[in-house]
Amino acid sequence: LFAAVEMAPRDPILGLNEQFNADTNPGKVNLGVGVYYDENGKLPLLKCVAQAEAALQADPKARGYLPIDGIAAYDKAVQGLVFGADSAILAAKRVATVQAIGGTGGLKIGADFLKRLNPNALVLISDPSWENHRALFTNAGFKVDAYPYYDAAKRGINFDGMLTALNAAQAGTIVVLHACCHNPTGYDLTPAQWDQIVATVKARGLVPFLDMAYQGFGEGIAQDGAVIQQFVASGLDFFVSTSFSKSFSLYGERVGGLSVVCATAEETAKVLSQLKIVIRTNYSNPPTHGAQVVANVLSTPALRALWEEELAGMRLRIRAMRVALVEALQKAGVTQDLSFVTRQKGMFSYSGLSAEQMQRLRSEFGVYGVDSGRICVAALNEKNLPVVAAAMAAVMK
Ligand code: PLP
Ligand code: TYF
Repeated sequence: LFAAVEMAPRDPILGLNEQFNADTNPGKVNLGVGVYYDENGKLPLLKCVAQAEAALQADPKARGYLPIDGIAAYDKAVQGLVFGADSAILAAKRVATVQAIGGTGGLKIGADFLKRLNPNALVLISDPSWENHRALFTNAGFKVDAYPYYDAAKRGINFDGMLTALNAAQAGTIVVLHACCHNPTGYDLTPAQWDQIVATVKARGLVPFLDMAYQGFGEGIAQDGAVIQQFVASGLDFFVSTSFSKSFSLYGERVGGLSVVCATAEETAKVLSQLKIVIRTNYSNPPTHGAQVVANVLSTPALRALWEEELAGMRLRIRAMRVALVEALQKAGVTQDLSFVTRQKGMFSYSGLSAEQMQRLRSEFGVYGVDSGRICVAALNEKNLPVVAAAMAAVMK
């Protein structure tokens, strides 16, 4: 039966973890996978999460099946975060939101629904994008292409190229956009540039799919979600996937969501019924624990305030590490302009290093980043920074 099965390639990022774990270099540093580590290099358990879990444990409940679209209070909390609690389109019941198995699950539910709706649509992702975007939409049955995004020479965004590609796209083309903290480059569009993208998407009849996996890691919860308001104001129908993996440090619980903005309450009810079919035929209904924790944190004022404080702490620590990395590289003799590092937003920095330089970082210094040149700034700390800066400076000379 399996004789003809070929070995699948490893995920380029998760595969790096295996290589890192097997490395015997005691000074090794993992800047590969997009995970936030605290100043001691530890994966944090947020206090708000621990408190919510303690409250749940103090009054343990049996675990029945959840509704297909998940915990109602959770879906409501997701909507509040993404669209703003006093959003007019929420009041008008124009948003269908379902609990999903991480941000990946939200993308997959949306992709499967879109495949039923518009099977011949082309999907456009950014060049480059999160590796899984291409694979996920391809496996959902779509042809996937890319629109220009990163401009290496400019150390920024090829905005004209992006706009030209979207203007040339056929009506119905699905456009996957990073709402904030672009993975892997760290370069985000300005609000004025977003205005132009929204206008183009609208004029060309494209289908926007916003992936928001890092809300709160750029400038703040509302600021990072501002692009959602711009799409709402346009009157367009659109998709938003949400992930709490990073913002709650709940990677393993798989907590996310999908929201679909529709034209009317009637359409929303129909769309929701179709999303539920996608979920039912894949895994019946979602798991309880992570979403219950997030729902309780977001809807309990004291826990919510604590979460916002802890999220701000992560955001500010990453920013401080960006500044410290630039200083350390300059001290180590790097003379090129490094201002791009502090212009980038979120967990990642496209360092501009070549695949060859990234491989040298691994083999000679035990510093693991992705061959694209992406490093996870959220994994830097006071202790590993000198090691990383010395290694980077050495391969940059
Ligand atoms: N989208 C982007 C851009 C990501 O970087 C990630 C990271 O993991 C995801 C989606 C998936 O999130 P999750 O781990 O919640 O599935
Ligand atoms: O880009 C990253 O590092 C994170 C984590 O298949 C990740 O988004 C990477 C690859 C993958 C799933 C998650």
